[in-house]
Amino acid sequence: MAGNSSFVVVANRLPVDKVVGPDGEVSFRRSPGGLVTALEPVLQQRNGTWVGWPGGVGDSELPEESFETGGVRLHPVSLSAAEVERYYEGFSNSSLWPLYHDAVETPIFKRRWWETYRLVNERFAKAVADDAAPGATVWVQDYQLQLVPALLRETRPDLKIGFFLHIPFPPVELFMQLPRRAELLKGLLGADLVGFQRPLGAQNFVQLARHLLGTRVRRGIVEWEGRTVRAEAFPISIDVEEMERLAGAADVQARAKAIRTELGEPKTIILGVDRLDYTKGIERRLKAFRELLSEGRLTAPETVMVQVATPSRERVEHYQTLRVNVEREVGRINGEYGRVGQPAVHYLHQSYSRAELAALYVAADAMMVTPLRDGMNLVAKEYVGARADGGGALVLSEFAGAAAELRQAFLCNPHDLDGVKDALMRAIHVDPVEGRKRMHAMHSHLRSHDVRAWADAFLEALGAAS
Ligand code: GDG
Repeated sequence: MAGNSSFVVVANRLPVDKVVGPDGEVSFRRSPGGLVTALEPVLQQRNGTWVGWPGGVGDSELPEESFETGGVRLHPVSLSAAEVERYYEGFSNSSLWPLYHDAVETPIFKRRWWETYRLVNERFAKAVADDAAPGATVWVQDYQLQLVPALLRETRPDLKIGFFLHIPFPPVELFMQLPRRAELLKGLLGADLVGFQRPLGAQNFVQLARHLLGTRVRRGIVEWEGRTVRAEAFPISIDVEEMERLAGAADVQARAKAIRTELGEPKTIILGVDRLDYTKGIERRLKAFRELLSEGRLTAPETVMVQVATPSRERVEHYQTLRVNVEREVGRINGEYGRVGQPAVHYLHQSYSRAELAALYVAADAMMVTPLRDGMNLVAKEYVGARADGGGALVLSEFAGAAAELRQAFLCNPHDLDGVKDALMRAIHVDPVEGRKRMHAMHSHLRSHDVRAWADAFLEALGAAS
């Protein structure tokens, strides 16, 4: 059965937050986010629908059918508690996430997770097939839904199917560890265009197709079941204008000053903002700061570090262990270098509004983005976007996709602790003229490479794919 949307986006999550009214009534409000902002004009022009899980478990609170909010039609797909555990926390976040990030934590494989992953992917594919008009364009997002392209093609060969992977695609020898590797790869090969953050991801994918399935590859295009599948890089970005506007607003500027006052007017504020995830290199960053304090190259309270670590995937064991380790390191630093009322590290295991994040970006003299592996890293781009004033300095891991574009950052290898420390010291002591030159160069790159340009480039390539 076909629907009437000529453009369908399908992602693990719907771009909504659940709101519970004073009478206990549940409703959904559109949540802000780069992806939905970028796709909104296309969704509106083309009678589009967004298919995804609204979060939560069980379906008692969910609208039964598609509904519209903020000008976007949403189609909720519900998950049971067991499905959240096996499809989301299990296969997606305990098997695929660590494997695709260079196995920085050991991936866990459980057979029952795979079955549920497949079933949930089938449910998403069915929802898309119900919404999509004949010949519609479908854009599938990310590692949770890698079987959707092939499942959709089986029932709806009329559709134009694109897939974008937000995280790295691993080298062949790592991918080969995956127990259901061929089925997963065949899932992706159902797409006409598979997009990656970096050219290396596309290369890994093409090599894998050749190695695992013996596909023919001509000029980077995979030939599969009488069709062609293109693999290409489309580095994602942010809504730069929105970040500039937010950071420049009078209340955010005032809040940035208030943050510095609340921190005790330090000379230098070092900032980290991450989901609390082991790929983000938070522990090593803290250790670098501790060593700099112990060597006297930095002193507290003249220098303070603020680490926002947004709660994430809290029921997954890897994340519970990480939290214990990060909190131990924070405690150690504050125990040794803090004073009454003046901690050296302000650790915030909380979620903040966009405006508060922008105020932190404006207040920070040095921003540390030091993932061990990261598809892109939007925080690095947001920091640059927030600093149209040319102030601040960015320390950035070479292993973040963003490092390929933000070349004027203080780049470092997060595994080389001395290198991280040196990069931070150079960032803190950069000559103001040079510092501004670096920030301006990165800012102007982002202005011409924003999230709309990303979506347009992908959809144009998908339109041209045969
Ligand atoms: C995946 C890939 C790729 C963080 N804390 C709060 C908050 N955030 C926002 C940030 C930023 C986003 O979350 C995080 O994006 P990242 O790109 O840094 O990282 P992942 O979540 O791992 O994203 C990544 C991305 O997909 C897109 O393709 O870049 O490589 O891993 O926007 O600002 N937002 C709010 N409160 C918080 O406390 N409101």
